[in-house]
Amino acid sequence: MITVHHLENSRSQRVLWMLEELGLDYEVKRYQREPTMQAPASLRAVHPLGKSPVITDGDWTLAESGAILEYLVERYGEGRFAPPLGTRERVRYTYFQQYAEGSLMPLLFMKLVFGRIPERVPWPMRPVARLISNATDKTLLGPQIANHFAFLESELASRDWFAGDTFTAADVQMSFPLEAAAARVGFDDRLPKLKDFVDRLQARPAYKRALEKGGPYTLLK
Ligand SMILES: N[C@@H](CCC(=O)N[C@@H](CS)C(=O)NCC(=O)O)C(=O)O
Repeated sequence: MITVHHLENSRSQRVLWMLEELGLDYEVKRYQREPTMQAPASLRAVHPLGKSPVITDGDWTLAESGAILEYLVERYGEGRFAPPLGTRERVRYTYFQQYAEGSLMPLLFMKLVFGRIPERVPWPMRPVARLISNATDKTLLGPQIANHFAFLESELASRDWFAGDTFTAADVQMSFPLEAAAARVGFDDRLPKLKDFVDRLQARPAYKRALEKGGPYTLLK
């Protein structure tokens, strides 16, 4: 039996969704965030990094959402949710599996952290903290995130999903940064394909079933 160690409002929602797409049985062990938004210490008993998602499958314990999705698809997919090796779709599949956490999430995470600094420092420092936070957003994060959005919009201009015209686990992996981006930055009228991507994935029956299994899913702004 597969167990998903699921932290509320987190990347592990993707793993529940993938398991629902695959039609597998699994159990969910839920964890609440601490007031600091960190995962509780009990997750460290499952994996030394104490992050979510983590799954156990028999004697395997596996962390890192991209690795988990690839493991599940390879072991249980029976040819579904990953393009065949040697195709252009497969190269794009690998690219977006890596890109989601390697390139896009760090920018969105920095935006979250810098945006919260002013409210977390002692009040006499807040005006200075706000200046630093706003300047970082304006000169560094904002333009880079806009560049990534334009790139992703152009990628979806000629095909339905990130790897090709078929839905794959790369779309599951891309869902979290794009849902986070929709919550933290929003997609304006110049990004209709990204908005449509998020709408289409949220309409999938397996996505909805995963929400029922995982509990409330409110991405941090
Ligand atoms: N790149 C890792 C990131 C894991 C990660 O940072 N997970 C967050 C949840 S979205 C977490 O556990 N946060 C709580 C903490 O850092 O204590 C992955 O994709 O699995």
